Amino acid sequence: MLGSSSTTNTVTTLLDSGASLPTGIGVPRRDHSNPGLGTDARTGVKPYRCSTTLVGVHLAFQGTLLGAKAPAIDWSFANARRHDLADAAWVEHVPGWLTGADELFEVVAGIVDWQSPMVTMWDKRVQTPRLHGILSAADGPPVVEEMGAALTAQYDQAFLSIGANLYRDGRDSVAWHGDRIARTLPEAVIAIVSLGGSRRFLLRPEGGGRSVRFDLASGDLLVMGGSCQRTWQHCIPKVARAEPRISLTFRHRYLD
Ligand SMILES: O=C(O)CCC(=O)C(=O)O
Repeated sequence: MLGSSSTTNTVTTLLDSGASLPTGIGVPRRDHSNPGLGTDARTGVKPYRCSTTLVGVHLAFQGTLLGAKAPAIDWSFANARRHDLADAAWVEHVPGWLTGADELFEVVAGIVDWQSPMVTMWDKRVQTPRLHGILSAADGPPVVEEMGAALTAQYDQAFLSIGANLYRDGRDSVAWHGDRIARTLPEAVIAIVSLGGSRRFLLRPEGGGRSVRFDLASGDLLVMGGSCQRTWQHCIPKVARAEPRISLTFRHRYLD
């Protein structure tokens, strides 16, 4: 996990994410060269470096092989902490559900066709302050399909779509909202897996009120359920500094 004492991972935005991005972000170029990185004399571990270049965005990630675990999930959900909210809404936070999350960040950053669609906000046409894409479980690494299977078994929902959000730095965010289709249903389950930099995730009662805060680190799972999309809103607020983060959002089919 980022920031763990046994690894020296850093994720840095090299180009200003404020650079104007075209709506189609294009296919990333990947560079797995390892210029000038020697074996660490203390640990005997050879560091590696990967970088993913998107048009207008360059995310570089540096880790050591100590942290380079094949991504794996905890099928037992042993760290799950349930929080019951008002109005029959609930949230479950599972810290460290996925190990090797930083490695998965690299892979997902490289395979998603990232877009920055235009949306209307306060009567203005603006680009979404984050990148968005769809991850097909069939095209992704096997652990993504495994995540869907584990979530289905645990929460008794078939998760059929996987959205991906890329927050390039602290200026990227998502405003207060309840998920569009889910908020018209009595109940819905939405699962979010965090990869890369840590971000604050806030929930507040629909219409306003005191917020509840979760600090989501790389590999954490957060699941919203019950009436949460109808009676509560959630957001990722802007912050002064943040490392790049990807969230994978697993949603079930709402209407058949
Ligand atoms: O990135 C996150 O954790 C939240 C994503 C979200 O709210 C959404 O995709 O609707």
